[in-house]
Amino acid sequence: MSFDGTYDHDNIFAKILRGEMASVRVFEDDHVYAFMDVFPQGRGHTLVIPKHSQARNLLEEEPQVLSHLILGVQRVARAVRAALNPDGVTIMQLNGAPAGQSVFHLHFHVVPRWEGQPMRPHAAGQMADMAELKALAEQIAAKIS
Ligand code: DGP
Repeated sequence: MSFDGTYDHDNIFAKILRGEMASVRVFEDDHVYAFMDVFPQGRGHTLVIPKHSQARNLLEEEPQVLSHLILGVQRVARAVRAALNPDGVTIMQLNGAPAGQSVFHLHFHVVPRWEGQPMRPHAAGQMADMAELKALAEQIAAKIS
């Protein structure tokens, strides 16, 4: 997938938004949807996506959508901190395959970090245990304010 191109309505996150694919929900409002990453780079890795968007990446997004999205990212990052007490939080957003992007619906990664624990590889490895993801999602959701 190149940096340029057209939005694929059948990308994984579009399917999740339409309810055609399962996801472990953390939070949603009228503008954003947050859910657990199934290939977590750290415990509690959460994704935040715009609900009404056909932007493949940050550069294509409308300012209005972006402003709701970044506020959603901050809200989720605060909840992640309150729920899991990490030493830091990495906020990541990748644009284009050469930058590491693998799903082409704009999204932000919220990855809790602990001292001395390197981030696991991106979009790789074994899928996370669903029961564990659900438990983490509940913990984070309980701290959304
Ligand atoms: P990026 O490479 O920045 O486009 O991130 C895509 C992320 O999506 C990556 O961390 C792995 C994750 N991911 C891939 N497939 C699925 C899926 O089916 N469900 C969920 N929840 N996450 C997925």
